[in-house]
Amino acid sequence: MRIDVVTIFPPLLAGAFEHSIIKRARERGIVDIHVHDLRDYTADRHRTVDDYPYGGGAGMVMKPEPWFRAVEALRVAGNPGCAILLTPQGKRLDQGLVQQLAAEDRLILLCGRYEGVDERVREHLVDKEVSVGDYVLSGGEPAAAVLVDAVVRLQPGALGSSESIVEESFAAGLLEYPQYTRPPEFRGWRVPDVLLSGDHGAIDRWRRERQIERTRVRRPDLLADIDDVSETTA
Ligand code: 6GU
Repeated sequence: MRIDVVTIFPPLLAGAFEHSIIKRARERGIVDIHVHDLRDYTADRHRTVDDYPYGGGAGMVMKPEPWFRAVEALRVAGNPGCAILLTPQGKRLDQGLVQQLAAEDRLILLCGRYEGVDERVREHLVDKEVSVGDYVLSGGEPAAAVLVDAVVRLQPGALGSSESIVEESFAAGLLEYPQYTRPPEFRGWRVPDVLLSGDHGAIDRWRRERQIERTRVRRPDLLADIDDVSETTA
């Protein structure tokens, strides 16, 4: 998979893709990630990317021309990829949408600034608009880092088998069970006895119960999406 990210702040994203699982996936050739400066696609001496809003009002609006030049330069004939504008007005990212995007072989991510992007970019350039949640970020850069991380970890070969378990649990609609490591007692707080019992059947049942209980308490909305919870307890 190839991912291009277009931003007016490349340094905000520089370190985001150089560690851990994303770094390893890049080294293995599983994903090819490029960050581009939107100002490189301007045509004026001042490298202008924004302008005053028609109709007046506060704040600036990002001009359409640099976005069109950038995306048209990055799109290759025959394999245009999916161009996504990161904006709080977009479809909220969840694991289902992540799975859908992970199946594309090219993504072009456009990081908008919060104040706004000329409407013609939405209407005539991008394929999708995506948000990472109902809160305000100053720009799409942190959202792009979130999207890339979630998509890269789903690429075949990106994860070791132990790393993939968390996705399986979330994809099944449940939160993770509590985890412990040594020591067995820390400041008087003991690890649950069942985990030290060696009884793997009992451990599996305890973990499944904790997953369901935790999901019920913290995220009842997730349980409502599961057709039959008893199926997951079986
Ligand atoms: Cl994608 N952009 C901005 N500016 N704010 C956000 C967001 C995106 N997703 C949630 N809040």
